[in-house]
Amino acid sequence: MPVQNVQTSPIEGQKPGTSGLRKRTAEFRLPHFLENYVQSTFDGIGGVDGKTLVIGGDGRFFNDSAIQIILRMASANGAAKCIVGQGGILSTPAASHLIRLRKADGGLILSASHNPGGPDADFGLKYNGPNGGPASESVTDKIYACTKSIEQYLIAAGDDVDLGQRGTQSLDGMSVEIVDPVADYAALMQTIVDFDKIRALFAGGFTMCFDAMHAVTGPYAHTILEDMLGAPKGTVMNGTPSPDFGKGHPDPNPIWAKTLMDRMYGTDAPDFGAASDGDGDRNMIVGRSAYVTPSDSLALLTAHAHLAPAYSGGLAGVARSMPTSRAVDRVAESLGISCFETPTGWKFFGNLLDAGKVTLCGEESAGTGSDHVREKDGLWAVLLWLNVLAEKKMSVSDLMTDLWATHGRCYYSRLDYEEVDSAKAKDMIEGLRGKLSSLAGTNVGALAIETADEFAYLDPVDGSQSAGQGIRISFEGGARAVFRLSGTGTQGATIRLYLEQFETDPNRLHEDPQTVLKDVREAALALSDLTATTGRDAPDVVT
Ligand code: VG1
Ligand code: CO
Repeated sequence: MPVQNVQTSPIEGQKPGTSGLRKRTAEFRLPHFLENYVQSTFDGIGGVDGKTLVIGGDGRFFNDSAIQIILRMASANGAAKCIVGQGGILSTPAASHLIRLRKADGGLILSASHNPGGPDADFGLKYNGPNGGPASESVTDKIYACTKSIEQYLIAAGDDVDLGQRGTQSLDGMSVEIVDPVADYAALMQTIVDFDKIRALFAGGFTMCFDAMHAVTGPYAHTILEDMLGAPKGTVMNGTPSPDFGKGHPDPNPIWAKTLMDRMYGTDAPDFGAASDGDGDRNMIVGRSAYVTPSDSLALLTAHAHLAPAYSGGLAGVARSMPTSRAVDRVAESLGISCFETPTGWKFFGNLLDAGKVTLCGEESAGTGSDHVREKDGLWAVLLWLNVLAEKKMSVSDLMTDLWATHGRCYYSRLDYEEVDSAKAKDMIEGLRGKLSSLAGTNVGALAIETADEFAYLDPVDGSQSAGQGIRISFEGGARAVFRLSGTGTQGATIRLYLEQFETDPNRLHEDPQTVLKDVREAALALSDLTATTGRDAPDVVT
């Protein structure tokens, strides 16, 4: 079959963000858009000649046709082999695992994660390297540079591969192996948590509800929770991946997973609730009438991870993204292990994990993970929680009460202002940046500012630097506000305002977070002049 050498020219806006390239699906389907980005990715990583790639996605609209194009381009660019999840399906953590397990040279993951899917919604593509993790900034910079100078791409003419058929096929000389997307991942989970203990927990009448949000974790959760661990059928809801996620928004937080939240706060609530996102790397944890913030979940798992077989020897260290609450810092301190603070995005954990400096990592955006893969892992977090619950024989809410009594509580909330005019959002950040150096020692509203700076990261492993990673303002009395612009949106700018208030008074550990955070919220809004600059007087999403 002939290889076509297609002439093209650079397309604006192909700069990878926090997690790959995310755009409106319609933009991805424009002539040459996907092809330009795939060729730039191949060129940016030094070509794929003779290489093995793992390919799969979260099943959203355009997943399968995009995979066919990627396969034909991989073949034309000389790749030796592609390993593809059956039906084009691979959760992000399962793809990361497969890259590592099969010692592949890298992988392409098709997903816009928690963004809705469909012809009028979002699509995304990212490259992960041989360690199974998202490409580092130096690699994404190279990819971006290629998108700006591309003149041609290579694509094999030929028939579609049958993605539904397990086994090996050939595409113009390149081998294509279609694999069960769940099996290897499920086997890995058995080496991490104690399946017998969790099975006994369910056998004893423990009840759970897992909301797969019509997204990729459905098949994984059905197999692992119901078939392998014996949770009753029906434990998994919305468990069949659909191209538009049942017209839902597969973002596991109290707003978008409202059905689950209502169930967990209603009468007859199960003991444990959890949800995952579009591509299966996020997790939400909720007990009976007890929502657990992702930052607290990371702290709790850090405190109890040793109860699971894989972590019985203790943790090497932990890491959290900068806007994530400092709850885990206190647990790490009490365990005598290091706690690293990284910029937002999983790619920054990769070096720390590879170097063995940390075992667990997490982000406030419902991402938790460990050194078992190089992505955050939604179902893994749920299984680790189940392992802890099986060992401790306590409710979620009692576990949290214990954690707060021991380490204090970090009240936490994130306010998202979506689809803000990009220029105005930039103005607001610029305005804040301009006055940072004069803030320390001044008062705003009820609070006194201790420090104010813009977070820059120096990677302790390879010495690389990343500047401009968010503005942080700390106040006397344990409050903190962080501002940053999202790098995953597809329309305008999203301003994220992260609020935190530390509390150790034993009589104030069970307050309403929004009430506790009122002072720091008002101070942050006053300092940033957010309402005046952007014209927005309320956030779109509060988690
Ligand atoms: C968001 C989250 C970040 C997460 C990223 C990718 O990025 O804040 O913590 O790593 O999404 O997660 P941003 O730049 O929009 O704040 V996923 O599950 O969308 O791959
Ligand atoms: Co995700």
